[in-house]
Amino acid sequence: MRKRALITGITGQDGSYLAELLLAENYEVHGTVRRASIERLDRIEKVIGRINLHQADLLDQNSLMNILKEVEPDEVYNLAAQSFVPTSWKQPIYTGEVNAIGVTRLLEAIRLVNKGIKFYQASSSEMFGNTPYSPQNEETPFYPRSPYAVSKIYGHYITMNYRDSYGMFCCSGILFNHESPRRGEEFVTRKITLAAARIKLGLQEKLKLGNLDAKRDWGFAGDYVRAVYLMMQHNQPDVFVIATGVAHSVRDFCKAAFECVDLNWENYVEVDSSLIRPADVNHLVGDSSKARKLLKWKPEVSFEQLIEMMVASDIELVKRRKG
Ligand code: NAP
Ligand code: F7E
Repeated sequence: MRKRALITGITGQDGSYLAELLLAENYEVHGTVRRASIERLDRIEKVIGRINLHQADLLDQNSLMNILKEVEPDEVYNLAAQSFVPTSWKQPIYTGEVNAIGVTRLLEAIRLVNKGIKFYQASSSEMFGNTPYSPQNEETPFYPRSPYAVSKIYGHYITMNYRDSYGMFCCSGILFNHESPRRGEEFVTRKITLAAARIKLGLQEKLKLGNLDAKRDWGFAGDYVRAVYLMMQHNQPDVFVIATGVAHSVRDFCKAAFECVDLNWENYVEVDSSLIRPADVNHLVGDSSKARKLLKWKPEVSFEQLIEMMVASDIELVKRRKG
């Protein structure tokens, strides 16, 4: 029989890649969507006829209970979140409601409907924040620097708590930053690749950024959802760090992206102090040896290939939007 998966956050970057991967693995794929005045299904356009969408929200307990009863999934992937760090200072309570209590709502729904459903929680390298230890692995202490990071720590620990208290298959992936042409346009990588494309095509003059010294371990979202899937197929529910092991600064990213369109980034990028965060995370780099050993996972797309892919896609997008 076909396995059935439910993805919360299927309309997001990772949800769309995971849906494609699970379809390729012959799953019956279900996803949650939130009601909005305009439907935003662009990321899942390619697979829309092959997946099943259901209205639900992590803020609404009954919608989660009903969907679990209706779909009867074997696996639930909880990717839904308020995922933009700066918004978490503007809306800290909302961020906590979705990213922290929302996880408990979903876990409670699973516990009450069917404790046998496997559960994946999308945890984040932001939980490490400004930890003095580098590189970060599954044992590294957390030092969160934003309401987002704090909310994700709650989500991570409640997941482990349901595993240990109720013997449920609950695993948590601590994923470092992962990007793609489907990345939201406000995140720094996409903001840079889109600007490089627009500047090259004469539609934008300058790119305003905040902290250029921040370093991140950037990978490709397509590689990372494969790790997520492998965690759910592992013989026991566990915690895994997923990362490339190489960090670059925002400045490095700018240089490489503008080089893809034969421009010198220094002529276009300006620092805007209003984009500097109340507290930033300066340097993150992950050690994913556990996943490499136990899940036989490794990233396939390099930093340079990722940037080329994103810039090429944004050039096409900008040309289409212009037309
Ligand atoms: P994303 O593109 O921002 O997608 C977030 C998804 O969550 C969207 O489908 C969004 O729906 C949905 N959502 C937001 N609030 C919701 C609510 N109250 N109820 C139900 N759905 C809700 O994020 P992503 O980059 O794919 O990341 C996926 C997950 O991994 C998130 O939990 C994120 O925090 C975590 N994470 C991401 C990274 C990364 O580098 N990308 C790294 C570590 C962890 P709408 O389309 O309606 O807005
Ligand atoms: O920022 C600096 C900024 O917003 C990266 C989310 O997916 O990954 C993501 O969180 C760095 C920060 O990602 C701008 O200060 C400079 O140091 O792309 P970002 P993030 O905050 O690391 C983690 C793992 C998640 O879990 C999150 O959900 O870039 N930066 N100038 C800027 N950042 C933005 N957004 N915009 C700027 O203009």
